[in-house]
Amino acid sequence: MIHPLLANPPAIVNPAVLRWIDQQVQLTEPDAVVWCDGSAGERDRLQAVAVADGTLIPLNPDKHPGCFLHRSNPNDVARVEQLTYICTPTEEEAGPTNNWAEPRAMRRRLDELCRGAMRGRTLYVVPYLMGQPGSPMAKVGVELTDSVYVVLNMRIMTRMGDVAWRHLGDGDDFNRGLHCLLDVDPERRLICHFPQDNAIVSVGSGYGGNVLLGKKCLALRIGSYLGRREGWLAEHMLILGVESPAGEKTYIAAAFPSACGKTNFAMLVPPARYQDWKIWTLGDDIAWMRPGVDGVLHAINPEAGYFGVAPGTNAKTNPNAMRTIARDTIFTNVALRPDGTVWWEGHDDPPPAECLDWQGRPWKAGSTEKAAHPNSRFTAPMANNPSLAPETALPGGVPISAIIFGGRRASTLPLVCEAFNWVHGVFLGATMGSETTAAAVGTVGQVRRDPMAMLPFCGYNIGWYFRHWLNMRKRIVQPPRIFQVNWFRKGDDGRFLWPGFGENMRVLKWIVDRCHGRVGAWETPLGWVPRTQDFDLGGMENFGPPEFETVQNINLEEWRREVLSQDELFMRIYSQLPKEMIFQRELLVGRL
Ligand code: OXD
Ligand code: MN
Repeated sequence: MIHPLLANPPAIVNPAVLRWIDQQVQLTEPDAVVWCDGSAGERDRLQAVAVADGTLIPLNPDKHPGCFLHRSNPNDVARVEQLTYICTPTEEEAGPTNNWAEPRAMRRRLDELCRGAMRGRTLYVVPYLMGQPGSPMAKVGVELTDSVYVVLNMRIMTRMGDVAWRHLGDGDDFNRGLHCLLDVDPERRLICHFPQDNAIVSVGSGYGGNVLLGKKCLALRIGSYLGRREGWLAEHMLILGVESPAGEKTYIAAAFPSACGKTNFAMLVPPARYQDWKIWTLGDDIAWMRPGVDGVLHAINPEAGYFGVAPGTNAKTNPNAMRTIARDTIFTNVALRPDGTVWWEGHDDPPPAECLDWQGRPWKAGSTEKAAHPNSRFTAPMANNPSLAPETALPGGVPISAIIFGGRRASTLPLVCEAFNWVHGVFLGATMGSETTAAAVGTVGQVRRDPMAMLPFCGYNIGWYFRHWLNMRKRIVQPPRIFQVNWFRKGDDGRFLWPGFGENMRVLKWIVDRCHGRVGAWETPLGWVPRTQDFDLGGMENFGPPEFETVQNINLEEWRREVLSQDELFMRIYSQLPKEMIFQRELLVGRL
């Protein structure tokens, strides 16, 4: 018999969904069930609930209309890769870069944790769509959660509500997501993916990347698994459009690890010299890419909002983000000033004399501790972004001319280089290294291999993932060119060699011109790189040809170490590594 709390479901909910929800309600035993419809009235009601129970603190309505602050449990401020599992029948399917668990055993463990977990609580049914309504690439998810914070974030990050039920129709092809806060104890925290069942169970955390199940869990981990099965790519990539003064638009997808400036790059404002150029944002974190009937790779952004890193965001580094978060935004773990406004390290305003830090403790300017957590975040609707590309709404996505792989590397990697061809480009992506950041729990600043910026997000064997990338070439008639960039190279004095931010427009210009066959390059062991005359340095302060040569320099000693360090990952996945990767490595060694 169906649970009494589900006696009156909305008419639009189909029986397959209802059966699954019934099982979860029987398991978790909530006191109430709320069917979310995504309406503005519902948002207002839920915000009031969240304010009443202390989940949200309303901000100054004049300075931050429609905005709130959330403080998470201090033990729960980032993704937990060590507690994230891929549960597949064989360990080989998950591969050596994922934590693996046998699905039935993990189900039993999760059932134990979830049994009665929502007693005294409300279960929210959150139907959501990843992708544009009507898009052949869109996917439906249903997240059941006992966190009102999750519901309000999902409302911003996805297309939530009846639009998802309509897309699903009578079918049962939807992602089954269950999230229980439990007591937010790291000992009882698990983020588990069941790709074969298109299911996710997340318990014991309230942090975005662990619990907004449409994002990392569905759009990347389960998405990458589905992409391999269905012939497309789910990638940790921003999507932007470059519009030239002549009105030519070139679309680019770019992979960077977490907290390496994807949001800033996606919202780039060109410097004065490029005032007739325009950068349009399509997405800042995730791209789903599929060859269109025209044989070109097309990309959509499956999300509807930005879950961006707050520290370092200001009117200089990202004016569009500052405008985007001016209203209707949920801030998590930033500092609160006495006038009800928010602050973080790297804000436009100087440090406040006094405020409350991210844990709500009194904080004074000059304190050695940070006022905002380094991984503090804003959740903001993409509709607020002044540079939002109108094409974001296109169900078929945009044609991609270039793919960029970027890491955070203090040395070794030049500012920009272009792959010789698709296979070499896949090798550049596969050997990407980057310094770790605060977006995940663990040591910050260590170089680790992060293939295609997907190390924490590839939902299956990474060797098979490289094979899938190589195979995709056969399905694309006009493949995008592939580039590698590094904004973060430092000089001997420890200072960044390249100014970055808006000046990255110059790198984009070279990339766009390469895509259209308009500019030259020079062949190096690493790939094609711009000669000084190919790269626009005009109007730059303190940055001329010598500085350009330094930031592009290929140091053979550093590269000897780099090639050895690349080997560590290849050795780990050797049995499943496509031969092409080994050949590419040999070719690189030969060229060096
Ligand atoms: C993110 C991340 O939140 O990559 O986008 O951690
Ligand atoms: Mn990300």
